[in-house]
Amino acid sequence: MTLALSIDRKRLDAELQKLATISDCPEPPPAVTRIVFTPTDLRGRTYLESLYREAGLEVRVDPIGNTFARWVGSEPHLPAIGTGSHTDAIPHAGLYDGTVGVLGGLEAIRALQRSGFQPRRSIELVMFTSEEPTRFGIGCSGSRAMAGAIDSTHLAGLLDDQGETYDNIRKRAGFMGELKDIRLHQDYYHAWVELHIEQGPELERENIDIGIVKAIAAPASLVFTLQGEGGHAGAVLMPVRRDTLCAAAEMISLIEAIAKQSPSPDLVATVGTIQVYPGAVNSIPSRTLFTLDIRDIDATNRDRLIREIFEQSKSIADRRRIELTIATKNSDPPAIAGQFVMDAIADACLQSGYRSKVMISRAYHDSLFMARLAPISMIFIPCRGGFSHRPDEYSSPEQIAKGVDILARTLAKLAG
Ligand code: HGY
Ligand code: MN
Ligand code: MN
Repeated sequence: MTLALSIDRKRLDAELQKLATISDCPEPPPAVTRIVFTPTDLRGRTYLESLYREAGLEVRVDPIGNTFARWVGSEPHLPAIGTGSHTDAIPHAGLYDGTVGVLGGLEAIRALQRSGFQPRRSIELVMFTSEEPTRFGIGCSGSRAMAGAIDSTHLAGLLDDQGETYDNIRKRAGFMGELKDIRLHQDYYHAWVELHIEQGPELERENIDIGIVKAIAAPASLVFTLQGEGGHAGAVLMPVRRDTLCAAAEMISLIEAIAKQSPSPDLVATVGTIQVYPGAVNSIPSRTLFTLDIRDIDATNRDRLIREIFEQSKSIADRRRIELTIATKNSDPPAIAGQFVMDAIADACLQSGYRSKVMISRAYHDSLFMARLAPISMIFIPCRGGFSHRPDEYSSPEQIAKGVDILARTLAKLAG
């Protein structure tokens, strides 16, 4: 079945640009900041829901704001086909990360509607409540809860950087209901596919239109807390110091060295945040906290390196008479794609004549958890220089339109 599809790239680009103006970033678009459950996040959701309704989709919102916009199929009792992504954005992000999967997913549905296609299985567009770890230190809280990958009590008790709980914040944002009702049953979806910018350089470098994702890396994040002794920067001599920032610096260099020596080339380790107390020019840091984000497609290798980092950090702490605690925020397995979903994407690329390649995703996505509910894959499009999580993140309207075209054809094939 070769569908005659037309993707309205002008309208889609205008919607992406409009969403980008709903931002807390001090800089204007293309820089974007949109943190979960903030008033700005809620304004973004209102805008998106108006678009879902305009397309005639049935909209429901779950107790933490995961939003489902359903195009009911001719056999509505069948497990649906799911697509979607996130619209929360880390501070000073770009405007394409996640939004291409939500607004592009909507345009794919509209293009299928315009073509006269009628799905047998319902097609459901999902906007996950929070994919980024910015506010609560853990990514994909929405899809984790949908997949039963986080215990409701643990979710409710997650704290933001002001020490307020997830549960209080979501209720204050107007999301009510029992957290236990978020979980989707195992045959809710027949298949799941997410459209996303690659957030890496491969597709652009190899001049390829579409990436077909076969696996998503296994992410883990940990918090290192070092407790030493503070004091006057002038009065305390070097031999007696228990300086936590110097200890942290040694541990961070160690982490980099261990990651660089990893036998698996896919292992990446990042210390992205550090807090120093009391944080005064002339005061010895008595307490230092830093976060470690460490990932690999091979979770066994990742976990082995984490154990090595633990051991060597502990001996640094002992030598420096520092108390060290390491808390694991999350440690997730990788996701492996479903072959029939990948085949549907590959068929769509053949239909449209677009060059494609099978690849892994080094970034994690909500699809990592949707893989626990149904067979998944992802459709990647190139992004300039592979940049992401930066205001100069960019995919052209043409590249986005190709991704939307492939998504639409894939959805049609899976829902047909
Ligand atoms: O960090 C990630 O991989 C995702 O972009 N949140
Ligand atoms: Mn991101
Ligand atoms: Mn993303």
